[in-house]
Amino acid sequence: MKGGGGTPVSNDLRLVYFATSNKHKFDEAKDILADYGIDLKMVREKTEEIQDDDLRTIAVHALSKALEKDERPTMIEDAGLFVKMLNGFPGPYSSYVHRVLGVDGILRLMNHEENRDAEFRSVVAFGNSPSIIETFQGVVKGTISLQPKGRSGFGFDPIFIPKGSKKTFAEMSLEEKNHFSHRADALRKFAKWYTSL
Ligand code: ITT
Repeated sequence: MKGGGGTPVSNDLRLVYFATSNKHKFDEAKDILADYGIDLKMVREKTEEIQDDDLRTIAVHALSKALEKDERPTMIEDAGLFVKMLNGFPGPYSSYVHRVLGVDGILRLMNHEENRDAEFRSVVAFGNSPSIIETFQGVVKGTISLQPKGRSGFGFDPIFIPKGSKKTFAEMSLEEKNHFSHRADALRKFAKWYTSL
């Protein structure tokens, strides 16, 4: 079968491989894609992550590398937290910054700062062969809380309050987070495209 964007798609539309080392991401994605009849299988490996200012470039590179190993319907997702008063930091470096500075580090950088606007961005890259890859972008706007709250989720969830809620992502159930999140936004775009092929 041929996709609208030219991507050849397996006849078994139901099964997609998600190459990620992050079980939280996987659980969120599985829940969303189930609504579209897509079954997600986790390929638990650290993807090859290049340093770049652009999430899309990082996701496409990682997916090409995964597809060089196995030509099968595969998805990669790259995400980051972009804080307005920090000129978009940590952005594509979120994973490293979370490891080194943690949520407390971001809160320290924002000490006494009134403008707490931030957004999470996500890029989902999907393909069947390294030469043809489709990407889908998602975003959620919100604010950085004054202190960490909640125990669910991962990463910067305890300090991010999406627009339209009073709770941080870490105070939400997986389903509530999926109602708002950048990842859900990108994945729904992917799922609509994929199921229309
Ligand atoms: P992969 O194996 O899929 O790459 P990862 O956790 O390294 O898993 P990313 O490179 O996309 O994934 O992660 C960037 C970092 O941004 C991640 O480690 C978190 O600290 C943060 N982040 C991304 N999405 C998030 C979310 O939904 N909630 C909280 N933090 C998030």
